[in-house]
Amino acid sequence: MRSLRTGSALASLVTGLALLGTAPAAHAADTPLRDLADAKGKVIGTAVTGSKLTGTYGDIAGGQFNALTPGNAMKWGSVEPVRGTFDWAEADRIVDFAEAHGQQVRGHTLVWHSQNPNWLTNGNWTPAQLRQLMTDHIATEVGRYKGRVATWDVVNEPFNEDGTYRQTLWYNGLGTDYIAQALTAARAADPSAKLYINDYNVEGINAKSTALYNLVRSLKERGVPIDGVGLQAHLILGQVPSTLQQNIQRFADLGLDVAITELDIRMRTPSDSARLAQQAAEYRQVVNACVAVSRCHGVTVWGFTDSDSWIPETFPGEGAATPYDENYAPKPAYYAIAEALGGTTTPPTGACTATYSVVNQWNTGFTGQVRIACEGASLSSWRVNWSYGAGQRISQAWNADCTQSGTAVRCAHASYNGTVPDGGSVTFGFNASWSGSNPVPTVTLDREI
Ligand code: 9MR
Repeated sequence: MRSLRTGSALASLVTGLALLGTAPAAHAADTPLRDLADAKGKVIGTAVTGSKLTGTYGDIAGGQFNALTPGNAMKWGSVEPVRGTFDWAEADRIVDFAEAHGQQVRGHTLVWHSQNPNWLTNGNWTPAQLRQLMTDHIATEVGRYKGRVATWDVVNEPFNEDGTYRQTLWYNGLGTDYIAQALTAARAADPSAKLYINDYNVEGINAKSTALYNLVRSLKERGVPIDGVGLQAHLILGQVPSTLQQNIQRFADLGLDVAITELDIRMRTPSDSARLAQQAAEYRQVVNACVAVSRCHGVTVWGFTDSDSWIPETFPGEGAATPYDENYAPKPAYYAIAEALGGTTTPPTGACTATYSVVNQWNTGFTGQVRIACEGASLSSWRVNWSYGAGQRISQAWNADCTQSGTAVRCAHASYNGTVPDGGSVTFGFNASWSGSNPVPTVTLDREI
């Protein structure tokens, strides 16, 4: 017993440093995005990283979204790094998680020029071999998840910006017909899955989206199985195409479904309240455009938190592109999505949030802190409440006046830190005891703006 305790305390010591719990001020009870989307018959999805699907990340991924897309786990380089040696662990984990949470899965992606295994990229294949490799890959992967993956991005990013075909392993080896061959193989492997072609910079009407339009029109005319078009929507603040809805509509008018598959809206970092407010307006605009067209299946964001976004690494100096900040606090964009999906509890301007974290933990005690931060709003006084579910007891607090009665903790501002300006933050700390486990509580923030 004793040694078990010690073991779990040590494990908590390691993980405790990363524990975070966040609540937006006075919005803890808002309707989850997935319920709003369900009511509209739309998908609100997110790309996810399988290994992160626990704790707060898992709670948000499972609680707010009705669809998941593996960000990387289903790409060829992930599932077959060595020829004939498969690794489905992360993909399986995401599909299992989605099923446990009543979510659809968007499979991403089968035939692409990027993130392929070296053995494939560096091989010297005849066209017949290449075609066989491609169709076998599709049969294996789509077959494995038959009936469990609702939609596949069968072909990803086939076009250049000017609307010519991208010179890829597939195009160079098989010509334009690789696209029809891939779609046909996917249909054979799972006749009930929806099959898409997916690309970026095709959100507005332009040379690239028109090339995509002409392609899918001709595929349909030829009877090639194609169900939809994915508009990735990796957008830049201030550059949402004005023709977005019109473009969605022209694909819909071909008898195809359309999905916004990888939405993010990046800005120069650090963000500020004006840019976050503009971003919210642009998220709203994108979701509105999809809601307005009945054949628009839904919107998937490419990562729901700024802590799990591809942007900062790929575009140094840019980021803040997703609806939740790095501490999992919903940003104005989150509320804009909720509102575009019919929600009514969006704050008119930004928000203040309280973020609880365990900063240090030892076998009997821990030091915690709560950070109150405002973006697009401010506070003149504050109080943070939470309930300790596992017997934790506060012994001492600083920079706030904390009282604990039973499980209920209330911490009010000190005489000198009741004001939190727009763009500013205040932090208070405390020592407390724990035993057995030390879960992060849900905190609520009461405010007067
Ligand atoms: O989010 C993915 C990132 O983790 C990878 O490093 C990157 C490699 O290209 O791919 C990212 O996802 C891409 C997606 O699969 C296709 N459209 C563009 C996305 C961003 O690069």
